[in-house]
Amino acid sequence: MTAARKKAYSGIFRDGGAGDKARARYRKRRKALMDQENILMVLTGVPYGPGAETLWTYAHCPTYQEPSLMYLTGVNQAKVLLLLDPGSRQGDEILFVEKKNPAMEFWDGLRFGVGDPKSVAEAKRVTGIREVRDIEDFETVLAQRLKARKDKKVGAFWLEGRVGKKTKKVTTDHNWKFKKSIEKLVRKTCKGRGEVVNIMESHFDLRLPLDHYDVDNTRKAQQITGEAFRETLACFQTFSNECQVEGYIEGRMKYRSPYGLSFPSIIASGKNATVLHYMKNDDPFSKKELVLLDFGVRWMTMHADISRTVPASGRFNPMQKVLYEIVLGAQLAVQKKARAGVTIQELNEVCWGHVNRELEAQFHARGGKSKLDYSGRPHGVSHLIGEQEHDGDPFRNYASQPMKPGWLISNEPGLYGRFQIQLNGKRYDEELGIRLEDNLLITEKGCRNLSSGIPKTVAEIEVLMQGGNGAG
Ligand SMILES: [Mn+2]
Repeated sequence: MTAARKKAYSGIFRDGGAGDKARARYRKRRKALMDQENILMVLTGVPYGPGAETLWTYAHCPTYQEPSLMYLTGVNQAKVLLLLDPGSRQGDEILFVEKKNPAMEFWDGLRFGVGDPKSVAEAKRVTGIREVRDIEDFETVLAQRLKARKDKKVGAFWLEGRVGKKTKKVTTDHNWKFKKSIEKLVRKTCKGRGEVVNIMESHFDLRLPLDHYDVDNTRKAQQITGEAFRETLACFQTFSNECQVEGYIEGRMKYRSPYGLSFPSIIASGKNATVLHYMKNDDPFSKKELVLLDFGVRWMTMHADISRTVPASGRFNPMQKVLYEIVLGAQLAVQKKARAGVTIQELNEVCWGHVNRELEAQFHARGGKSKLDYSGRPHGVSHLIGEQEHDGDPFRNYASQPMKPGWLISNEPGLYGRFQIQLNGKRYDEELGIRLEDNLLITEKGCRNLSSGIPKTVAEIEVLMQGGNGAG
């Protein structure tokens, strides 16, 4: 690809690091889905770009495509539909996009569009999809394709899961709205026969085990996130407000990646860290407090999702150190247990069992008192990571499935509440939150900690905060 062409299309197409092999990679993914489902399928991209409906939420979004469509095509623009028709003589894949609109492109930049043979040729070339059509023709084409098939089934993707044993829940996002519109169309076309079925399970079966490009991209995201963290530690002593930490670390991450942050950072000092998804990030802090950072950057469409907790002064006080090492110990226990075949539920037992046991042995047994903000456990120790920072079904039904090689999961134990103890003749009393989070790639025999290069032990953190290089 020439530099000029690459520049022109880099925003609206993500090659996933595969370069000219990207179209073969995307085709392989679509083919695998067609082989698995063997029915007519339709998938939708995001209905509008970031900020189009709620302008004030337009932040950190260089990649904004619906992840299922991104995974299957790499196309990163709004109003895109994909039709898959396995085995059809008329061709098994069609990409639908809007008409080319130069007036709009003058404001918002290049888009793939029909009516411009060059743009259509480029869309076909990068995605490997042989037919690109006007999105206005979608309903007509779907009706034709449906009539040609005996089973009268249309597969669509929407997020669905169970909460408890019986209650079925869905996410009512653009996928759900699209599914509703397809149902209407199917009813009309098939005169009451016909049915729309969810392809979510097979889609996630195929999408969640990362391939080697995804793993490389994840490693790159981890590396950048680690470098930004080291730089932040080196000048942490100059910070006295959460927003300074946020501005600095996000700046260092974005300096190195054009793909945006994995999510808006959580920078929570002292008591604020007992709010799990704290995002206010504007309180001053004293040297005595711990500061919890939950942060990460994207590379291509892959994520780093990292948490670290550091002492504002550069040194943990004795109580902070005891509590910190309980959390660190739990994280290591989870890492030791994680491998293909084990479930995330089992990891939860290992994690929170460790935290509760060690809190007794290391803290309460030495006269410490704790008031936790929850009973049993504050949150799950792991979620899936992939095309989304929280990937897989949002109801986390995957937590009871045996993990597969290639799954990427978070490993994030935490401890939140009020803690009081007397150590070496000194009294400590703090409300605080400690969370440590790494990202583990599951393998047949164990796991690889892709975040192992990001400083974490008490000694590493203290050395780096006092101007050392953390190597010793
Ligand atoms: Mn996480």
